Amino acid sequence: MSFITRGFGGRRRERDPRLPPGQSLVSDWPVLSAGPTPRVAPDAWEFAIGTENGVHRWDRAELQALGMEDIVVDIHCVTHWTKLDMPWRGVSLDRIFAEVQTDHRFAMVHSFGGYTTNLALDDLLGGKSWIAFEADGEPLSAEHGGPARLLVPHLYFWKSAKWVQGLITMPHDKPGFWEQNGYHPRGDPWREERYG
Ligand SMILES: Nc1nc2c(c(=O)[nH]1)N[C@H]1C(S)=C(S)[C@@H](COP(=O)(O)O)O[C@H]1N2
Ligand SMILES: [Mo]
Repeated sequence: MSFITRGFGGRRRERDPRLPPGQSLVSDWPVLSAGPTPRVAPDAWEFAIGTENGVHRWDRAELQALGMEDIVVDIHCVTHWTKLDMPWRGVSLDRIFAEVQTDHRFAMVHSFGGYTTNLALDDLLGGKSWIAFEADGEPLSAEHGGPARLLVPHLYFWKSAKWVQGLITMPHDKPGFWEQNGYHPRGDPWREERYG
């Protein structure tokens, strides 16, 4: 009679359709860092993009002057937690790449402290990624990547490099830190691209 008792028993909560397969909701914001937290002075922070045509640098004021946007997105960590409706503030990579010339289709993102992660430019451009300076209405804390981190919410959160320093474009894809250690080269949570 389970077809009857199931209906009258404890009301089963509907799975939120924004939750990718294998993920569970959290309301707090866990800290996950592969090493110690680098201390980066916000006023000394700069962002650089290196391409086959040279290096382009922005200090914080120059980068923010490209246009700060407020966005609300869901983030998905490969360790199975998802946080919905997170408010962030940052500069879209589209605005930054508008000042850069490259024929390359991939990039290696570099962080203070030595962390790296690889992304296709198709996953960075088209309104898909930001250099974020604030989350939850506050400047990013050092633990969460302050003064600035990459935010790529449509991919697993290891792609959202904390303490971001810049990126180097590449003609071909190449694995970054976690990708060399078994994680998937792309990391789409809707396809459960956890491991390579
Ligand atoms: N520089 C740097 N960025 C990083 C990491 C890291 O160890 N170093 N960890 C990644 C991983 S695996 C995750 S899940 C998220 C965690 O971000 P949070 O600590 O703000 O939740 O940052 C990503 N970005
Ligand atoms: Mo992670």
